[in-house]
Amino acid sequence: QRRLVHSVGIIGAPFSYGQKRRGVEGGPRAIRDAGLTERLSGLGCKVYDYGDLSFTTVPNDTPYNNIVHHPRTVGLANQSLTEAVSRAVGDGHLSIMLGGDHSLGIGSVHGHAQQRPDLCVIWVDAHCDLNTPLTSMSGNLHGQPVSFLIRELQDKIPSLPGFSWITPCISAKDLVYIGLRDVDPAEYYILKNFGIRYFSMKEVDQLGIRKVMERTFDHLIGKQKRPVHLSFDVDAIDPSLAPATGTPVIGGLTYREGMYIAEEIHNTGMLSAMDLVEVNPKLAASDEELNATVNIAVDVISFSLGQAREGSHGKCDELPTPS
Ligand code: EXY
Ligand code: MN
Ligand code: MN
Ligand code: MN
Repeated sequence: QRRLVHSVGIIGAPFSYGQKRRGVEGGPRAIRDAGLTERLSGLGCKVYDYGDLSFTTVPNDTPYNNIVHHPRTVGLANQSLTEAVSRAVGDGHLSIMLGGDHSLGIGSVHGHAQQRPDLCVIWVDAHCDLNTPLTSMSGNLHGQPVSFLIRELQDKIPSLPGFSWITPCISAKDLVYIGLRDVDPAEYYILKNFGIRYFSMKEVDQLGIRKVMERTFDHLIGKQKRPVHLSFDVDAIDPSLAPATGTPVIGGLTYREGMYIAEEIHNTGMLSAMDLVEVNPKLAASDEELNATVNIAVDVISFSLGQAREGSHGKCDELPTPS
């Protein structure tokens, strides 16, 4: 399995209107500059770079309900991301979307689902991004993407300008969260009442990351293999390790837990698309902070694509013999 060549399609999504702090649109550049393509090629992946999407800011994009910011701009961006991810997966690639803020999860999962309707989602995040436009207190759409994706929730979602094209594409049982530690009251209500499986940092402490991953796969995959979508928000990792992000929350995943998650997802052989979002270079207090955050982002992607701490089989098949 580790010897299988992955053909990956990289899609840059320099977008920040799902939240209020500019700078997260610099994520794709920073992650590419840290050598993503070289790392993946070194693992034996065939890398096809689709470049960066160019997004339009819709004029007069007034808030929905006086609360939800930039609905038309976020809706339009996700519409074009949907097409891009759908094309990449349709071309036979494992899609890697570099954000950008996490509102882009809407388009990435949606585009993936157009090609692979039976997919399941692993959302690794400090937050569950489950507010509806009617429960959001911040008005930021990066705190809401999952609410647009879950079928069972649709009678609670108002029609938002810019979002008419969206159809929910997963069921509550097709989703697992890992790393939660900042959940709003309405989000908690949804987690509980819709039976969504989650492993907050408390469960990571209680069970250990090994059992968390075993239970995640038992719940989502079981005996019947199906495509996996990994949506990885860099703020899942503890902010002491990955500080350059917009909504840091203390008490996050260690580096080793993050890499274990990625290794185990790779080992399923079912990863079909992933997102790496919320790297905000402008929020780094120093070059060290920026490099630390960006290197973790590249590591998460590389481990998801087959880098392994135990070493990689297939790199060396034979030892030289002295003549
Ligand atoms: N729950 C808060 C909100 O809805 O605004 C915080 C969301 C932060 C979302 C970050 C990207 O994961
Ligand atoms: Mn592999
Ligand atoms: Mn998020
Ligand atoms: Mn988050």
